[in-house]
Amino acid sequence: MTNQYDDLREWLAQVDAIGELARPNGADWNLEIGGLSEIGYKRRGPALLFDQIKGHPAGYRVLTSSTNSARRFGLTLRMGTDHTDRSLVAALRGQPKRWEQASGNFDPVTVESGPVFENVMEGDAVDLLRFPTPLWHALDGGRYIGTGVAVATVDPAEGWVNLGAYRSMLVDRNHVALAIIQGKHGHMHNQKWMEREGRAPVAIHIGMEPLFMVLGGVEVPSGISELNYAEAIRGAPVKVVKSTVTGLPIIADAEIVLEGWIRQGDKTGEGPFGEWTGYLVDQVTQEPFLKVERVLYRNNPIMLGAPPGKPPHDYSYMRTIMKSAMIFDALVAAGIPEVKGVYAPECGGGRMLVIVAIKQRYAGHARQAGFIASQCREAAYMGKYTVVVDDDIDVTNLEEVLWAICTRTDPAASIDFIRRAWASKAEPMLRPGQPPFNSRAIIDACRPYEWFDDFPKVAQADPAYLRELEQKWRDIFPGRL
Ligand SMILES: Cc1cc2nc3c(=O)[nH]c(=O)nc-3n(C[C@H](O)[C@H](O)[C@H](O)COP(=O)(O)O)c2cc1C
Ligand SMILES: [Mn+2]
Repeated sequence: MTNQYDDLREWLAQVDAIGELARPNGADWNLEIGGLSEIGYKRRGPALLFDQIKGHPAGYRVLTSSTNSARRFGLTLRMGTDHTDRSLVAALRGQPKRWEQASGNFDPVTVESGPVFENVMEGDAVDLLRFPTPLWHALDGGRYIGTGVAVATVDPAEGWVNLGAYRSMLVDRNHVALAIIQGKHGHMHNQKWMEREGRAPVAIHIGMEPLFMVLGGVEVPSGISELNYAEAIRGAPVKVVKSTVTGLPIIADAEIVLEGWIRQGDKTGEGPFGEWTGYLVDQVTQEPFLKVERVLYRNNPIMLGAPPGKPPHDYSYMRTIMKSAMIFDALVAAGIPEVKGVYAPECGGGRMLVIVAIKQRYAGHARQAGFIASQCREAAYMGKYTVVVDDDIDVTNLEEVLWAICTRTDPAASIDFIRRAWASKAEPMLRPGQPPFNSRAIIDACRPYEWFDDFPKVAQADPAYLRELEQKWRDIFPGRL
């Protein structure tokens, strides 16, 4: 089943129809929305649509937990709502490459107006405090209006539009600080604008179908607009309105959009913020801010929140599934044969732990898979541990993976290191002021190739025999083993 819908509200209706939407009323923006969301992440709960938020008109809503189930994420990617974690990773194999290629076949369709223009605040009338921006974590340095956002920027020379998920902190009623890490597309676009004009145009979409948060939040290649990439996934064009404030395309059925320019030299204190590694790593730093010149919003707008934190957090599931599929594809593209599974679990934020299962075919196969899985483009940034296991191990089952490490490695012989690899200030083990390197461990937890056949046999009954017993004794063991 593929799922057709065009905006966040239709997405919500479909999530409701599969029984995965809850509507808490009356929560406080001050820590309560963040805390309830955290409970939901840990319990793998439903999507949460908060309404009647304290001090705000009914109808001004905040959505969290949008993509953290196989069914909701499958719906988001138009891949159906019947998936399990494993089947979603399997179904995603090869898809990122196909979407990338198909994104050349589409262009957004420019329209005159859209639902996001139902309400407009301009100039002195701009008041961001109207929206129920949560204080997500107690130690955050501010209220983050932008977490699951799609920040539109444009390359002034080449004209391609980027959407990136970059955290955005409320400064006051009409200013927002924007923390974009160097090297990200939005950062490069803004640098080019500064060199040309001393200012850079930005449109922050806060609330739109979660696909834009997903694509804004994973590494879509340079030069490809996430708008086109989204169209390749949707199989239909995205409607945009050309902004009279910035010239940028505005997604016509977005919920809330903040528009303005970042001016050269304008900086303000930003952070700290509870991040995806599970820590508040950074201190207050000076970051660029945006003077918001115009706010567009729908009637009864819905903010899409995606706060990170100690995993599992709001978008750790989405990142795990996307990264697992992308690294799998990268290993195959690098010519590694017999890759049977790849998983980048949520405890490592989808980056710091990568598990690869192979069917060993030759001496050296396991280390080759491990080193490439550690350093391919899809995994190189902020990686740490790469584990290679035989294909009898379920890569999504951490107990089994650790069992393989405990029983099929000799630490002094089975672990290799890479030093001075690509990290960032997000690395919790980096001392302030140190250059952003970290080291990597590649753990070869495969049975040694040269004595594979003689390796101690696993003490476990034949699975077919167990299934037979389960049938016969089903009164004792109801449900599945
Ligand atoms: C909810 C969410 C928040 C994120 N926050 C930031 C951030 O504050 N700064 C940043 O540089 N990257 C952040 N990221 C990661 C980037 O979105 C990601 O690296 C993405 O590839 C950037 O887009 P780009 O490749 O078009 O630059 C975040 C991702 C998600 C999903
Ligand atoms: Mn990009």
